[in-house]
Amino acid sequence: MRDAEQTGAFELARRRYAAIGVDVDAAIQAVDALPISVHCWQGDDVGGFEDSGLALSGGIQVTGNHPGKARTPAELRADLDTAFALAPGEKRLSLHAIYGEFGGKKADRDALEPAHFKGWMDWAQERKLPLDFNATLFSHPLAADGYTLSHRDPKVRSFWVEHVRRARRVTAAMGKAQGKPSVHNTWIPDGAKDCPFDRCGYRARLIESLDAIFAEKLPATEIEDSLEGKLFGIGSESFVVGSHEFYLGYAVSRGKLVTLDMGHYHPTESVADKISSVLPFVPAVLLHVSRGVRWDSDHVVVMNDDLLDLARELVRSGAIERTRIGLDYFDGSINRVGAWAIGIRAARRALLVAFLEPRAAQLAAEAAGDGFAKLALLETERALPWGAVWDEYCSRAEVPVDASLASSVMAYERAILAQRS
Ligand code: RNT
Ligand code: ZN
Repeated sequence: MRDAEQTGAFELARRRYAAIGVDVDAAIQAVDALPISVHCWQGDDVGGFEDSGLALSGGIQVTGNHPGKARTPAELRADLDTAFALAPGEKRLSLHAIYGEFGGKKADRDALEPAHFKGWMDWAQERKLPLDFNATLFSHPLAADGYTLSHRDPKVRSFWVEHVRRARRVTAAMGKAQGKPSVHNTWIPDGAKDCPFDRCGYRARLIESLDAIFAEKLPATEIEDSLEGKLFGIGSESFVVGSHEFYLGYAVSRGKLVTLDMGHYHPTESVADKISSVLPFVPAVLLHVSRGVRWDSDHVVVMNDDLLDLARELVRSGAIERTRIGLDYFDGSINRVGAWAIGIRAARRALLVAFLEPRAAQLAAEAAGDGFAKLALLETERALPWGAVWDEYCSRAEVPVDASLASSVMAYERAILAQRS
């Protein structure tokens, strides 16, 4: 429910934006239609349902033990429903292979079947929620020495090749059921703590494995394949086989998508700047919206300058159609549903701010070579009342405004999450 104050603030904002040539209602509509693919793994610290008892591995790490972690598919789905109801806009859900429902039976990664995801697919269909998918090449005995698709041992390599082949078939089954492509992302942990002598060998084997995987042609109407590089991980500080350059070259030469994870580059590198450099050469990019802090690439997304730069670049470039927006972070130290809500909302808010830019005025200033006018407009933008537009958008979408988010999250914590421990 809007009170008079909120309505008044929005009307004022509408006029302020109109004065610089921006239509706030058009911005709300545009941002609302953009799908954000929410990652399932924030809800249970990247645990999954394999029941293997194995800890998370692969050089990624979740810290924190806030009570209320989802322990079953039903709990994870209830938490997702709650998180989705706390953020406006179109959503998708990104699943990992370890989130299958294996019915107490042992199905190793090389025995993955679409049937293991029937529960998710039925649930998603009821909600008209498109699914995306990820093969899981970590938290497994055959990944324990730090190598999977680039492993020296052909038996280990073929195990993982088979896993990704099957993961792609699961993805295509999802795409078929939802009538639009599901995005399959491949990220592997392969790398070394200390300097390898033969970097080429590892990369040659990775190319061979990837080519073997993609030899199976699946319909473009059902699946889009993306590859995610990285700079370093815990235990792969000196060498990552699947680096950004490696996958960029692979994707360009094979017509695949590239995943740009905001936590996977040198801290002063701008992921925003990569969009227009990469997009001319690949069919589309998948974004992993994340936040790097020191060694961790996966803190809860908040609306910082990196995120704003990225959102603005997406809107400015007019390339949003060829961008798949996904989230990727995991924090077990705070309310996990709240962490989802904050990250989804931050991504959406940054995009709203981007749609509220005075595009025509900025393009004119740049065309006229007026750098001062451009900078002055940018500074003006920062102080414009986008918060009032955001509140109005949340109210239209029937989700909490910022001021009531915390009480909604805490009500769920008291009623549901606190009962789990
Ligand atoms: C790891 C990658 C990868 C994972 C998820 C769980 O550094 O970012 O995307 O976070 O697949
Ligand atoms: Zn990622």
